[in-house]
Amino acid sequence: MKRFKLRTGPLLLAAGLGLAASASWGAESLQDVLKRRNLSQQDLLAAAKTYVPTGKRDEFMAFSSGGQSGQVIVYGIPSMRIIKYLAVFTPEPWQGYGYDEESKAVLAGGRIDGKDITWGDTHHPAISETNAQYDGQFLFINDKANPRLAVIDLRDFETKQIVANPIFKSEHGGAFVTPNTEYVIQTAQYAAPLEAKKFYPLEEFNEKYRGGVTYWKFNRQEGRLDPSQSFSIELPPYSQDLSDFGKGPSEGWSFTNSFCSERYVGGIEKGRPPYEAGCSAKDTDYLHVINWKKAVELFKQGKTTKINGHDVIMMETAIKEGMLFLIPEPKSPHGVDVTPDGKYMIVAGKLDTHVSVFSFDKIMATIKAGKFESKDPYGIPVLSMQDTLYNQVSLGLGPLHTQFDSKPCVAYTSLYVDSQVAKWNYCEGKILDKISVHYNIGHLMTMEGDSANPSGRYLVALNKLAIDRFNPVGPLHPQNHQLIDISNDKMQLLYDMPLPLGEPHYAVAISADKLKPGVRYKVGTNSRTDKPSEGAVRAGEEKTVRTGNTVEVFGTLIRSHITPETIEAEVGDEVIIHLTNLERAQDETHGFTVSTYNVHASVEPGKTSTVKFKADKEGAYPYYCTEFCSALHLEMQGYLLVKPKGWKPTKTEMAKQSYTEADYKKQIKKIADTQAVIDSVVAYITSVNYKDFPEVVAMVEDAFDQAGKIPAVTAKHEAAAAKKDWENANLWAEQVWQYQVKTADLGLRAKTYLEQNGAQKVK
Ligand code: CUK
Ligand code: CUA
Repeated sequence: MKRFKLRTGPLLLAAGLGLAASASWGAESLQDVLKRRNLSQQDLLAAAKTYVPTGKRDEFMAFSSGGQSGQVIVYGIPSMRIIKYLAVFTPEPWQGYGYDEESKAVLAGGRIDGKDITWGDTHHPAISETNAQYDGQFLFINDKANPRLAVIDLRDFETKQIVANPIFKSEHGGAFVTPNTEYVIQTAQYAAPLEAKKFYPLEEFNEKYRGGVTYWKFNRQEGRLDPSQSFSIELPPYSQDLSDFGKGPSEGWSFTNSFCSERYVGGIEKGRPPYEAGCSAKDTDYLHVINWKKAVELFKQGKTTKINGHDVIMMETAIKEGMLFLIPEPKSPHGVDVTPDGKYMIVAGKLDTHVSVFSFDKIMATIKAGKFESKDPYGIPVLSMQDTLYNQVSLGLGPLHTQFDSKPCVAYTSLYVDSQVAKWNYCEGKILDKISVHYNIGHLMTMEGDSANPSGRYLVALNKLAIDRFNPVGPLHPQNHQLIDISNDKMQLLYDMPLPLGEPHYAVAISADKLKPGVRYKVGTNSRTDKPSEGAVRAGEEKTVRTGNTVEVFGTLIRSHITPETIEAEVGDEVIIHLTNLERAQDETHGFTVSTYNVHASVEPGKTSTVKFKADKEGAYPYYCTEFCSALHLEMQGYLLVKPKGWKPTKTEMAKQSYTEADYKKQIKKIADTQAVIDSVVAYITSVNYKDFPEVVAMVEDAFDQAGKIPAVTAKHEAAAAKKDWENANLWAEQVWQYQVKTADLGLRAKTYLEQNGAQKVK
């Protein structure tokens, strides 16, 4: 059969299906399939641009907020394949998040007023940057509902830290990072009194309610935010919204827009006009322009007031020190996005068709000249729009967010009301192209679009409504992320991806080769602290320690057994189980749970996880491995025996099976046959250049690990056989065979890999 060669490029496709007709995959030709599935050439082109064949990888990795799920969604671009959900603010059982002690400690960092909060409204992920380029080390994401911020380490894609904002009641303008990730910004959304648990009536809104901005210090070495070096600036109750940091010429400044600078307080139930009317009555709101480097100096000089134990630069100080300014911006704006060169701040109007491009040079010149058009009611100097605006472009209805192309001056803005993406040139102020999306787009994202060097190529439209795009699943629809090719003058819609996990707001995408996640932990690691776990033990060191009413188990996991296989406790005891996964093999995760005690751990190679509970009911509770890790996975089991207090055994021997010498001989034969298979596989592997394949080298190492356990167990069955103890002889012989099976399994996997990847014979 002649194989169809897929020569890409529009030329071939434009030439029609003549060539395709002669080429076929198996029984059907390409043309047959197009006809049968009613696909156009345009569809075929889109498919070819997104299809990632099995075994191949995506060029970009996207990190999307998971909206109300409190998680992060990781997917590949251009395939749009979902690769992982990262547990952040919400318990997530697969990863043991919220069900093991290590992750509970992370979630506890997000407690507010001493209470657990088990969900989050995630909006804006941000990748850490070095010199305004994505560096692929860390990811930050905010929780709007309960003002918090989380740190995810991209070495293992695990959440390491959650911090709660000490002075806000809600938060929206985060997470965004400085060009070298010294700080992560968070701005308040709905104003409230800054003091914790302090009541003031809404009649005192203008005097007692406040917004603000928090700059969280990030310690890159530790990979953690440092609350002691973090501070805030008090701001008027203007509903601060999105934010961005300056870069290049504007480095050292941050920009935050706002809505409801009318400071309107609703009360529709009392006959007052509603918020939506009162909050959009004026023609303009305020863009906040803040010199954050100066703010850092003031913080270091101690020019702060402690509120809830947190350092706050009061508005009065910020004004006096000349580091806080306002610029009127068109009515109820949404995104504020700094251009890759750091020269312009683009503000979308939301209730205005315009997008306003402010010039950083002009802003600085106006500040320098002390040319203020007025002061706001709190005394903050206001720069005029006229003095600071570079240009204004009418793009369409409901402009929200802006992202950037690799080509200079080219930007993409989402049009919520029009359900379109506008491609435009912000230097020249002209529209270049528009494309319809489905439907009501919120954020959009280009590849590395927040960095100083966007990669262009693809754009994802994060649509709020899916309506008719997918097979119906009831009144609650999935979200629709649409992939758009932006490498040509005209945008081309390529793919619709339903996202069925909350309403993502923003997403960021990084070139996949910048991510270098590990495949295993150093044995005995607490993955949430990145430090050695106190519960870790090595093979052969497993033990159970009773102290008072606490039973503490130091156990291990390896295919296909849990050590120990019984845990004994008295009713009322506190049971603590530490488990170390001794595997070195890639993807050999074991899970662990104990029936009805609501605990679960995902123990990846090298990790130590701890579960803890009160054994408050008598009985026998099976525990087992929850990941199908090996052929004998189901046998990876044990019992927690919770005995009544003072219980004494009456029966002292385990029931016996009757094994015979004949059974043992059969076992010996089985072992010999399996060994022959192993030997033939080993002969093949060593006959080719397997050392040129790192994946195979790892499998071979793992196979040797398994095979290495055989001699000691062989000695056991032989010793039992010598004593004619046929039960032990048979069972230990069976165990030898188990190790053989695992060895053979790995060997066969390695052999298949070598055959499929063109291994060469060596002399
Ligand atoms: S927000 Cu949701 S569409 Cu929180 Cu960035 Cu604009
Ligand atoms: Cu370990 Cu299943």
